[in-house]
Amino acid sequence: KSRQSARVSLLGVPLELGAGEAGSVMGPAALRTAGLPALLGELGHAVVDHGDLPHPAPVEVDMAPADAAACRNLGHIAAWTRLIHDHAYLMARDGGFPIFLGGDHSLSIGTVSGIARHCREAGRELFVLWLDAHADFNTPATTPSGNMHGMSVAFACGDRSLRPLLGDRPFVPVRAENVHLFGLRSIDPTEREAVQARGIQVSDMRAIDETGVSVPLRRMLDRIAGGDAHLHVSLDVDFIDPGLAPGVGTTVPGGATYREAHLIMELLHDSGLVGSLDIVELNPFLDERGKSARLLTELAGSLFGRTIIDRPARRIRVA
Ligand code: 4U7
Ligand code: MN
Ligand code: MN
Ligand code: MN
Repeated sequence: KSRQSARVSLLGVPLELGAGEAGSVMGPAALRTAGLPALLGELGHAVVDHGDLPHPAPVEVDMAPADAAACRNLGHIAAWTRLIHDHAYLMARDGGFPIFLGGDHSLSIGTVSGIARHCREAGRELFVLWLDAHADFNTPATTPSGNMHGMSVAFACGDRSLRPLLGDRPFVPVRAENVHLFGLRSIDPTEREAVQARGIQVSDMRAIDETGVSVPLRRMLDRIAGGDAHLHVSLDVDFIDPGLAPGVGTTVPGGATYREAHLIMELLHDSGLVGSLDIVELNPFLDERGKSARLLTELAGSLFGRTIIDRPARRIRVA
């Protein structure tokens, strides 16, 4: 049982219109079926499940016509973004630990912007750990697919063309050097240029092969640990090797192993720095007998203090 006990707020985001393939609308239900809320409760946390967000009606988006034409389901994604942003902002302000159960990765356009807005008001520096095979750094001008789940990091870092998604909500960018893409192994040529030009931190699978996950992760955590910081973790199922987590539409071979994924969560727990979490891209329609949903639930358990033997916590985060 964890000695750091948190107030956890769960929010289901049954969204799939940002992805190229249908099925992630069932993600929140599968994570609940796999026992995620109950496990967090067993670990000693006070869990409040806010249920699933209702599907909003699409909105008009004031975007340049060529950009708008490049984005699939733009009006729907904008409506979801605003709804998710409002909830993420209020959940963070409320002081609990928000967990967003996805849903495709376009939902992070709303979660990260809502958390960023709260962090600015609270005078806290926001860092983002993006656990993903992909960079999600496309824009309407560069996207090869039109799928908006490939644009979330570009939005968070301030891409102008995507800004209208948020409507009249205040936009607070995340500093590019505070974003760490971790597990990267598939990047489009234009994304690669932009990621490098913006100074985003990257640990690609090559780097992880050479040093393991702990060296680059501890480096990031040590950098954050000094000040008043909030670390948001965005976990895309395709970060994990498809052999272990087949329930995702965008599998890429050579992902994180079972122990690498758990070690990341254990190190994050020990750091006491994580303040919010997205679990995204789970597609139960593509899963094998709940395997991916179960692994994600286990990983959430490790992030929330499940451990083989007790070890001293380094710091307790006070919300
Ligand atoms: B995910 C892609 F072209 N880059 O933009 C694109 F390879 O949230 C994939 O990480 C994006 O799963 C993957 O469509 C988005 C493609
Ligand atoms: Mn992603
Ligand atoms: Mn991905
Ligand atoms: Mn994906």
